[in-house]
Amino acid sequence: KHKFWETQPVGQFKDVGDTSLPEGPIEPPTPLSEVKQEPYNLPSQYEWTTCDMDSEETCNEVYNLLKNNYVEDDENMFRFNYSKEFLRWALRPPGFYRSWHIGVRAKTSKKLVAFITGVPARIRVRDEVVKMAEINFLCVHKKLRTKRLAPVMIKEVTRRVHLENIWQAAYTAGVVLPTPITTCQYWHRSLNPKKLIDVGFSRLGARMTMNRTIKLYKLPDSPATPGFRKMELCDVPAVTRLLRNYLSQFVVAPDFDESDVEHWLLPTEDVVDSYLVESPETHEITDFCSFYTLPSSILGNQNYSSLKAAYSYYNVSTKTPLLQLMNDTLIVAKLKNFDVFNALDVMHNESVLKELKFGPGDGQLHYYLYNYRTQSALKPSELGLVLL
Ligand code: NHW
Ligand code: EN5
Repeated sequence: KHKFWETQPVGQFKDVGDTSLPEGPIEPPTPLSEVKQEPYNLPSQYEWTTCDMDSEETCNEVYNLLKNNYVEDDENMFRFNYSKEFLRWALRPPGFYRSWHIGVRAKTSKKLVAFITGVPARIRVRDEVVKMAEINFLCVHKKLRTKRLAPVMIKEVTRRVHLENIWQAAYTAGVVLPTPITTCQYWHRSLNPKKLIDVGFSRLGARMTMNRTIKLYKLPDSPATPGFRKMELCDVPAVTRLLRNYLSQFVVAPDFDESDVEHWLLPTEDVVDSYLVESPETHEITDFCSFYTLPSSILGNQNYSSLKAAYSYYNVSTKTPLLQLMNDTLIVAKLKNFDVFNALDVMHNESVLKELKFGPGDGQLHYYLYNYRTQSALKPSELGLVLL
């Protein structure tokens, strides 16, 4: 069934439930001198390229490849449309490697036809902090699909990760592969229900009118929590402490330091938004919430071409109840003109989604580790990791 994945150091379906297998690396690192020094072979019409995301021109090519060929929903109505600024942010965190931004070009036209990326991260699995690559943006042009190009791209990114002496990776996908560490459900909270219904993202409920639906999803004009404000640079140390402490309770979570928090969570216009609660009395930072901006192209609608979606990122509640914190998050997302707010049932999200009028979507997200076995599958609530 999985001719490629059967050959890789990942949990195999036949081993699911086998408790005799230990948790940890599946295979040991090999000496760096034994890592293949030359790139894998591509079909002869294609060549490897390292994509310099600092270059406006290369960034445009990547943006356009993804805009036209990246992930769609199961009915091909929407396609992710990551912005250029978002891609620059996602691909250049602290310690990133330019060699992990891998493209494939047609030799004659030089057209970019495929892409895959890695960025470095420290991910904790129970008590072990493991250096990993987060793999994302795997994309093969629609006209080159099912030619087994994806396995070559995956092997090439693996080789380049190994060259940096890193032997594990984390990734997510909407498809089932051998084998998920957990499977999460997407939930959606309508902010602009009329547009969502007009474009086919959601449907008018049974016995509901448009006016009743609009009223159902109405939100207050401004956040309710005293001391709720945008995160600033000076908050990085306090947010790092708050977040590290919060994430320590999950089985799998990133091990963020201050430079990671500055990169991943300090607000960047139209990319990532972060808010916190500063106690009006003690000036202590007690709560935190964040979301990233990922619009989708609307395929084949007369009236609209883009859906503005916010995706829940990291949230921490210690004083403000999570329900109130997330409600304030919805209010700011609405003020910023998002059409929908999306979230996964990771961390403590599940406990507030229904009350906040989120509904389950038709998509799931499977989480995977490469060359690292977990004793058993996790519950989504045991996962403290959100990938972009
Ligand atoms: S998930 C989003 C992936 N991208 C898309 O869905 C975009 C639209 N689709 C495409 O561009 C986020 C193509 O359909 C792709 C497959 C390129 C997906 N992950 O070339 P073939 C990520 O980016 C396997 C992994 O003929 P294709 C995460 C498939 O099971 N494997 O297919 C990426 C089969 O193998 P099998 C996937 O349709 C994580 C083989 O590819 C996959 O023309 C990558 C078929 O290849 C997916 N999403 O191209 C792994 N989709 O064994 C990183 C299909 O079943 C691992 N396949 O026969 C870690 C590496 C680093 C390690 C470091 C130590
Ligand atoms: C790597 N970082 O299927 C990610 N999205 O539910 C790659 N559905 O938007 C993997 N089909 O349910 C990504 N509306 C895997 C996800 C791929 C994209 C995807 C789903 C997630 C989605 C929408 C639209 C469905 C259109 C038809 C959906 C229902 C919303 C409704 C709102 C009101 C309350 C009930 C739910």
